[in-house]
Amino acid sequence: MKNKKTVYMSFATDIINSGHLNIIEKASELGDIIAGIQTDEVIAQNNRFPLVDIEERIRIFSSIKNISKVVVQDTLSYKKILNELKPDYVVHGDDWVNNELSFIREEVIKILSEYGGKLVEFPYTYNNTLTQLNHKLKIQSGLPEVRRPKLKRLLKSKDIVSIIEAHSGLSGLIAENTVVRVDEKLKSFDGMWVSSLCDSTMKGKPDIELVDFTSRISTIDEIMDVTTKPIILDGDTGGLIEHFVYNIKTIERIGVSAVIIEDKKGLKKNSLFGTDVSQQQDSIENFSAKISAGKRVLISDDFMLIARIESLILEIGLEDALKRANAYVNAGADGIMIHSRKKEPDQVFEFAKEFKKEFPDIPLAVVPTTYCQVTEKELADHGINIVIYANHLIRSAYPAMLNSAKSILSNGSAVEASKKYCVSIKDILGILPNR
Ligand code: SPV
Ligand code: MG
Repeated sequence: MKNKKTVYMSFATDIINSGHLNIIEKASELGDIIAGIQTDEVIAQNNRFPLVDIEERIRIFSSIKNISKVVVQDTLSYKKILNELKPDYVVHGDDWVNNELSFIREEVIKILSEYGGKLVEFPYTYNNTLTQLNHKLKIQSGLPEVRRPKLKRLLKSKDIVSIIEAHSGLSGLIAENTVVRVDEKLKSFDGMWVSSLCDSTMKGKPDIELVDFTSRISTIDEIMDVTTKPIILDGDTGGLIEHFVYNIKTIERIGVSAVIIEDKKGLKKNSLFGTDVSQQQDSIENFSAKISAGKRVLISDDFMLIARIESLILEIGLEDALKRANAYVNAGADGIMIHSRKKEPDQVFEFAKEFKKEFPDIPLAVVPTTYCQVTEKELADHGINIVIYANHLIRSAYPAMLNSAKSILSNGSAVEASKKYCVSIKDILGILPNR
């Protein structure tokens, strides 16, 4: 006879292990199981990334014996779905009693109590096999073929993709692991920007394409070794076309998701100098030829070549920027980055409005360094798809290091610096991943 009670279980995973199956089996004794499949966007909030897309996950869960129905859960909060389905039970592993999801648990208990539902928690099984499996999955998630497509998938599933710069393994760990709670959501960065400015600054060198490609690759490798999120490389001007067609293949092969090249030529200087220094923009023809040449040698569909337009930086104007955007997209660019060093985002918004009229589906990236007061919501509302916080980890690390150095010198002792500017040795040891 059919059991009339219903049980809701929410899933953020695509690799079903024996721990899940045990819980599903036990839950099926309570009633018919409705599985809520979390969307990519919800899973990304909790700093994870499914290996297969949501359609595939729906198929996988639909085919499990004890699951009678599958629905999509598109918020981290269960509020909407519980009020809609009113299940008799919610079943979850007891791991969320103390982890970052404990506030979601509290909310579930409250909603269930409003209509007489019940939360049932089964012990979360940690054993060697599962720990090893999780470890393997983590490593797999950072492999080139798995990491590379993540950016395109995020662009499909999120209003705006949020990227923070990383210039070392350590800053990569911060980009990878930092999660904060904002209201009913968890927030983490979607990926990393390997900035030419920060990579050069880290080495004590100016941002003039002096740090060579081999060295840039070595920074990426260091970051990749300890992270799994997608990487966007700041490819400077891309260099000579004859070199670019080799370098872009290397970047694609190692699992970078996108390279952004800027339409400057000659001795490139940092864009935030603007017209204070002499910088030359490339011709539309040359730069379009570089884009087309780069696209021709790529072999995967998931790698993106994004063209960066410097017309606003060089004060040549919106019309030129739009003309270039048109040419670069026609030359094969998978996305456009529009850069500005104005204190307000107005000209970037103007560009976005016009650009999106013509190319609604081409991703648009921005770097709000000088107009940093702008919010992600405002950017998304103006059709911008990628926001890059291009230099904030190195800019915040520098004053902390300088203060420590000054304090040790001034006091002839490290005790003040230790207390005021340093994390404990225990904490610094704790952030490093277990191998
Ligand atoms: C970088 O981060 O190196 C960039 C962005 O290219 S900007 O510094 O604003 O030019
Ligand atoms: Mg740069």
